Amino acid sequence: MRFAHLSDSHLGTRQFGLMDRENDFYDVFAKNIDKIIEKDVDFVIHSGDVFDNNRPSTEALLAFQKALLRLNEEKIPVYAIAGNHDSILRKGAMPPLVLFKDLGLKLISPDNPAYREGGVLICGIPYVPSSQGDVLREKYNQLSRIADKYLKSILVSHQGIDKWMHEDTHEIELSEMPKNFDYYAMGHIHNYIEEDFGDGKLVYPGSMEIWRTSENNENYREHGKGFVVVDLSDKKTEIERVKIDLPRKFYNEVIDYNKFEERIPIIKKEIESLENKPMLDLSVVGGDFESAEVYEVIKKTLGDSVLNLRPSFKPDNVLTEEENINPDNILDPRTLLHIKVNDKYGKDAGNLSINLLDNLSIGRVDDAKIISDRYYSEHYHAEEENDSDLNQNTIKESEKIRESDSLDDYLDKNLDAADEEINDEDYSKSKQMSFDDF
Ligand SMILES: [Mn+2]
Repeated sequence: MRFAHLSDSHLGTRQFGLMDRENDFYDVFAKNIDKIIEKDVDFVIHSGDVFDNNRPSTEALLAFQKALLRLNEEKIPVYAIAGNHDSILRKGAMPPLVLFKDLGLKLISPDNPAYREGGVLICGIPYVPSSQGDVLREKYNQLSRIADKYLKSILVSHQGIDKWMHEDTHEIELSEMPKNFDYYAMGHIHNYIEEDFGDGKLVYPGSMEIWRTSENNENYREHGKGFVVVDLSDKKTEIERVKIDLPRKFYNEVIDYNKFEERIPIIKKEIESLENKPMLDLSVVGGDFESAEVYEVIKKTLGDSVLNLRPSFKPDNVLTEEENINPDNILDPRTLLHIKVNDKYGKDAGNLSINLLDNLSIGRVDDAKIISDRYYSEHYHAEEENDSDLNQNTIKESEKIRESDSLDDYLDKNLDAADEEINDEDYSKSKQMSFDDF
């Protein structure tokens, strides 16, 4: 019994607003499906975040439909759960995956948590936010008791486990995971993770494309992007990592300004030798230079050879302190922003604006979130305290319900009322997350 396990395809992602990048995600997904068919597996499991959004575009829906039809033709069943990106946390709301049930998709949901495939139990639960950790644990226990009755069992789940997440951003601890499954088909973390757990294997196949530039990391260089083929035939679960080449390269170059003139032609030559235009993050550091002038040179030399250029500059003479700002430099947009925001909203807001600009201009969205959240909590502390009162109440509510009800009952009774708090919770959690983590 062999199956393919994939996750986090994020169909519909339009990175940096680029249509080409949206198409990259569709192309990579199709290539994964081709390779899965080639591998001649018995079935496929997708562990969530099929779509980037819980209201996917027609293009994204079609990309998934196409894959399903191809797998149908080959008589390969497909199992899937909703992840945090493609579920809707509202009572009665259905994830977009429901649309594909008539095309044979075996959707693992609170209503249909378990399936049997050739004697193997395939069960799971769609994404549960950390505010409902108790519900998650109880559901895991229920599924674990069912698994006891099977010779081979697979748990499908889209959650962050503490071992691979930053501090408070996980929904479950590794020690709380049920131990009796032969395979843990995980989704959510975008790095590749393979771990011996209990008597089985726990795998996060990772995202299928570089969803955030921070995923162009050590883990990617070592394990690539792709899926795994799992063999349950023997006593020991066997894993084969299958890498699928991505359509374009991501570069993260840092150039010393003193070597700028010799480095630029070398980079130009390298990127022009590539089949597809790459994504280029280019930082110029050190030395005494005008950012605007250097930017013009970079744009003129490399602009046409890359799909996306994100330059950043740190000359030695960079202006950071308010007192260093020279009105002669007023044409520098960074300085201009600082002065204007300072004048209108005060020094703290001025520094915040520069901090956000510096991070956002090089795509550090996660860092920008941390900075703005920190600013918010420093300046609006009273409101934060009110929020945590609200969260306290929510926790009490959920503890009360846990005693008697199943997840389904809980969702039915509470999601309507809890919707806003859940969103708040999710939002406040995001401040400590790194995109490396999911
Ligand atoms: Mn994801």
